[in-house]
Amino acid sequence: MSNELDFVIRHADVVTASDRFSCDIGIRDGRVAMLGHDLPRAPRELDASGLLVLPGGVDGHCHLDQPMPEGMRMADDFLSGTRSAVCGGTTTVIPFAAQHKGQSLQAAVDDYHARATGKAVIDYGFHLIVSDPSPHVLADELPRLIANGYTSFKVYMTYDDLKLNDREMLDVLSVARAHGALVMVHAENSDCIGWLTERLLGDGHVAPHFHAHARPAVVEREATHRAIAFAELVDVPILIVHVSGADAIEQIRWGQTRGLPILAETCPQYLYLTAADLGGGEYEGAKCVCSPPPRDPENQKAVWKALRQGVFSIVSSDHAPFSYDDPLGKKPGGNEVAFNHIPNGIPGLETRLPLLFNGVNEGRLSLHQFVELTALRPAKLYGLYPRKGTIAVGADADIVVWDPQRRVKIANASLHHAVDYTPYEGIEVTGWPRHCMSRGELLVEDGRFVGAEAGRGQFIAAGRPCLD
Ligand code: DUC
Ligand code: ZN
Ligand code: ZN
Repeated sequence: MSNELDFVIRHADVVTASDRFSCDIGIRDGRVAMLGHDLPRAPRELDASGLLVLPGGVDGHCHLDQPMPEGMRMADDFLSGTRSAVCGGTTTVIPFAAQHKGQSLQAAVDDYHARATGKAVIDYGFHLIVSDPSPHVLADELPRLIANGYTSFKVYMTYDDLKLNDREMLDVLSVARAHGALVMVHAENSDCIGWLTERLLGDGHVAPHFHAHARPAVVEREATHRAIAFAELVDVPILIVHVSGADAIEQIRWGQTRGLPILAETCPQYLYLTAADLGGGEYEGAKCVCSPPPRDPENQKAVWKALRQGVFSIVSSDHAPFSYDDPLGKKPGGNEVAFNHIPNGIPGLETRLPLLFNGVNEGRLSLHQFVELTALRPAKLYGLYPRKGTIAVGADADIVVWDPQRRVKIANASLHHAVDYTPYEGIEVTGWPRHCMSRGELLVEDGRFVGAEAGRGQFIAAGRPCLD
């Protein structure tokens, strides 16, 4: 193997979760080979003077081409989704291989690999969604899959086709404990949602904004508390996903203060959207229907504060791409339907990092926290570190060169996903990725996607979660 470098990034102001230093970055065979001054010349070079050089983002929670019930389809597959991700500074995604009730987990994983192969332009891992923890799944499939690089799985406390009852949750948690996996929990109380939904519909309240009335904070709070109690009982770490506001945060803080290994994730929608974005009756509010729903400005403040204070380990997009004007999306069958039939989820892969980076510019969190929440911790928790999540000799050259001063008014027309809207239309942010590299290959140059071979992205088998 030659010692020549393939690529050098000159005058880099490198920021990781813990350090900041100036150097040149030498890249060989897709990995960082040298950090130093006056590195030898390489066939390709980039001058990063005046810019910030950060590890590529790791989006630890997104949905791409996930098989859906009849009549629904996600707008992004692995090609459009990963293209959009890299344009927003994300170089690794971790979507979900979802088991349907009655299906083997292995079959779900095989099907999902077929969807990703030949399409992804950046690297990816898989979480599992366990919806049917049969004795065979618990005793055979899950342990085997964990050993083979699927070390995190999501469980749902709501949605009829996905939810686990309390006993099933305990079973899954106990397999995670025995085999060293991490369970991600969607914490909302299913019966409360069902009961409220029935009453709202009975009173003729069908508009999108009633989605938030059917899923108030108490519903999330109760389930969050219950999940924490289960983690205590089984003595295993859990990660509560997409935390929306103060009530759930209070429960998480309570668990953490008791010394329990309770981790938490939030998403840009809880920092930038409120229930007002669900509208006052108009159907366009469907564009912001996600679960849990966005809350109010006080809750937004609570989420920012908890981010700053370290309550959250990660910020993910929860990209769940359903187009608005689409009979397989937000208008099922081409109709404006009652709130409980609107597909849950909003797009956000490409805007996740700029929206959070804007918080750095506004003084809401530090640059190191930004890197920690969006790259280092997701890489560690989901077993991809030290290949991903930092800039260090030996790590993959997944590198984003940020222009910290660039002002951008977010517009769907400029994004690269296949969704026909963004919930963040018109929001102005400061800071945007200028160049983005995956394993040493520049995929975004001067803010433009310069093309990549579909399928160049590699599946990365995950190691065990690292909670340090
Ligand atoms: N939960 C998710 O994690 N994503 C989309 C919808 C949902 O309820
Ligand atoms: Zn969820
Ligand atoms: Zn999700």
